[in-house]
Amino acid sequence: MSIPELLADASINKATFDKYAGIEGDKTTLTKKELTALLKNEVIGEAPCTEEINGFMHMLDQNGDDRVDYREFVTILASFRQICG
Ligand SMILES: [Ca+2]
Repeated sequence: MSIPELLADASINKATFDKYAGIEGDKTTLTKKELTALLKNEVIGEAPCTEEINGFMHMLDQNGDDRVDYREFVTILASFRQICG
């Protein structure tokens, strides 16, 4: 399954988002490193490859600041559920 399909199935809530967003720096946004950890532990079960992460980060990061805030995250999650669900 692709990351969008896996994410559409995964139950990622605000608490999960916050847990990973708090690993480093700003506690309200995910960096690429935090996003990698979230995907690895909660979604895929193994480390995603750099290409996957870069592509996924690009999808999520709507305002191009290299961080993913919760609003961006849920927006994408909702669209995955529409596409894959
Ligand atoms: Ca952003």
